[in-house]
Amino acid sequence: MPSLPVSRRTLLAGAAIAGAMTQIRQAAAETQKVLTPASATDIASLPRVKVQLVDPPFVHAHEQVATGGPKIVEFEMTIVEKKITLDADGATYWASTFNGTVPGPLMVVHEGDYVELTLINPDTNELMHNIDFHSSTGALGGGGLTQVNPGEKTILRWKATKPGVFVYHCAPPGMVAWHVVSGMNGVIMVLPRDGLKGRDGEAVTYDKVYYIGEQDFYVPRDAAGAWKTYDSPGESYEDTLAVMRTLTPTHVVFNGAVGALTGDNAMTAKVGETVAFIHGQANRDTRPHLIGGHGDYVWATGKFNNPPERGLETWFIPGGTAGLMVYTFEQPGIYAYVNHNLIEAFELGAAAHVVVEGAWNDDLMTQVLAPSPI
Ligand SMILES: [Cu+2]
Repeated sequence: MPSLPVSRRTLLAGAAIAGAMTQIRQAAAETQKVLTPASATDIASLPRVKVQLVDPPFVHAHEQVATGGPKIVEFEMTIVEKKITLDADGATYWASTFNGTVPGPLMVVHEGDYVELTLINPDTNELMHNIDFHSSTGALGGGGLTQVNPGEKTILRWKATKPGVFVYHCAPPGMVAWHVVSGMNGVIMVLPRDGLKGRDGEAVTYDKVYYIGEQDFYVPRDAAGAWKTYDSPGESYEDTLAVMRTLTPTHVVFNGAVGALTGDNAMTAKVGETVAFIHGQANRDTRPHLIGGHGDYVWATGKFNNPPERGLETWFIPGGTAGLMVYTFEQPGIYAYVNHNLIEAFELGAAAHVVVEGAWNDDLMTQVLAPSPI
């Protein structure tokens, strides 16, 4: 994609940017014309299911093994530009969000299903947005067909042909990085129709699932070192871009703020429960680690046609990728789920908690001697 020089003026004029994308829109439209008659499935005959999305870290109810054949799964997301608070220090940021949360909601479908997304950009917003699904095929992942100015909506349908967990993100021409690091990203999980399988073909199932969206933020400071604040996303653009170009985030957080998944908002589980952790990072590499536990089954790069790794301590997720880890808890306690670049975890914010209830297993761990004088 060509990189367009974007001045403040053009940034604020969504129509001008949309005009610059006419060629891509036309190319995408041509592609659609070619593909539509070749569709092997009669879309009108497929059952339709409307899914109500929920805020992360929670995931909407879904089947792990699909019953019946392919269907059209309808989702709706409203884009919300909003000022959010990132930490207890009071750093604020003009986030661009899918459905009002950072990250956007997690969607679940099965391989062979069609995703039909209604994307709404209310006229209360300032910017043009779109959506690029890494899991889809063609037209910049849908980005070329979904550019919506404030006051517009669009509907995109695509077939889920590749099983895995995949990032989706906003990708407006010339401003892709800014929108992605402003929170406009999420994950979709495309499950195999017969569910997850281990290396030997054994079924891998989970009792509950959490979605952790890791986000790097680049918040400008003033000359005195205090966090700068702005009245609109457009006003923050040039300063934010300058911090982004240092490649040094001021915050690396889970679910939109330092502490968003700790304390009262901690994830929960019971001993014996199997929990799936989906971890997305749309922009930057990360290395999740569950302190005191393991990754029993890990698809670090998140693609279910590849066998999972077993018993991992830490797994690497390249930027622009989602991963899935499945773990059965064996001990009670408070587990920290972190990005094991520990500076990012404990200095910049990328840490969550899992509170696990149940009976302690002395065989797995015993305090033989409590700390006491030598
Ligand atoms: Cu956007």
